[in-house]
Amino acid sequence: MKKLILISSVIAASFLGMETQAATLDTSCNGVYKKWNTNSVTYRASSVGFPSGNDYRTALGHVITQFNKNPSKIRFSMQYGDTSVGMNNGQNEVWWSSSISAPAVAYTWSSCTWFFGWSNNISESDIVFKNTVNYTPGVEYGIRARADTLTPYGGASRPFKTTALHEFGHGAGLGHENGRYSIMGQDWDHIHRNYVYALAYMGEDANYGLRQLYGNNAGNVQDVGLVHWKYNGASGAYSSHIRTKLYNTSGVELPYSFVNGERRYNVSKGQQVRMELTYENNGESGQAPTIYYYVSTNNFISTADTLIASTSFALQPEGSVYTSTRTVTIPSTLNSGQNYFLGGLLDPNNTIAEVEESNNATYIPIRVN
Ligand SMILES: [Ca+2]
Ligand SMILES: [Ca+2]
Ligand SMILES: [Ca+2]
Ligand SMILES: [Ca+2]
Ligand SMILES: [Zn+2]
Repeated sequence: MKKLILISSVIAASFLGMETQAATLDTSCNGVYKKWNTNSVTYRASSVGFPSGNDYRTALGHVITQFNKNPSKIRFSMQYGDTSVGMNNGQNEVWWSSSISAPAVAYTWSSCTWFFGWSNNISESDIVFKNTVNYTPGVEYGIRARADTLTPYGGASRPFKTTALHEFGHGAGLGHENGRYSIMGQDWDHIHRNYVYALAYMGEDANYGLRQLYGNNAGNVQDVGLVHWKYNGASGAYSSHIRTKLYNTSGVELPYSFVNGERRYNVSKGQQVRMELTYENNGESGQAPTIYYYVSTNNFISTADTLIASTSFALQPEGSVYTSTRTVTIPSTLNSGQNYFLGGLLDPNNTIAEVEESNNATYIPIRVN
């Protein structure tokens, strides 16, 4: 005798213009996360906006490469040459438009359904960039951009790659973040720099969110990173960011002048100063990297510079994003009236194999009184 099993099911299609959402993870479907029900998602780039040989097409490829360094299981791929793009057409697409209000918008379609448990699976993601924004693709040094063209470093152009990583974060199911330093806050000043090289990256907070949604990659995806940016409070749904600072031993910010859009601090020979930096664990496991601190004659921090301090501490990849100060002494051998750079370098002996080895060092400009 057959039994009739009655399955109660609720389907509520949701459509969200994600720029207005303020949450790291969307739990609006009875507490379950909005996410893809797959770890492999393909996007299609418009043939009009991303033609062969175009720098933005190159940049889009770099963005996918950077996204795919995340320590969760989700991976994106990009196909090019889509001649017909549109919203809610069953295809995940990327294109340019003049008719959006934000610099970029991620549209996500998902369904909150019950089948012996709730799920909120994404069925389509479209990402649209506003073509009147003064973007730069940032492909001067391959995957890294020339830093001084970018707004966070006194340049005129908004970095396309940070914006795109933010939107692809939405495409994976991440909402906005306003409580810590995050690409899902203000994207354009969530960026790594050493020397002239600026690198757009997902960062610890977004990567932690992706691990919550899709689980650890389990492929030993590790990365520690050091940046001279930090959280600077909430700006609506977005975190705002500011450069890390240099303080005296009482915690008072040292006097500075703006040079090339950066604070260059006035220091004295032999002075003890507190150097503030942000230490991220963008990977899937806890790490305890060695950290070397240097003084350098240029803003390229490397093991060739003058070592002035070292330490080590544990960094957990749990989205807390660790900004802290370290006391160092300005060497008395420096020349008065000359510009130098203090800096830090994570994992100087390369004992941690990382998916990103080029984000381990950064600097703070100084001038010796
Ligand atoms: Ca299409
Ligand atoms: Ca579409
Ligand atoms: Ca390493
Ligand atoms: Ca690294
Ligand atoms: Zn957004």
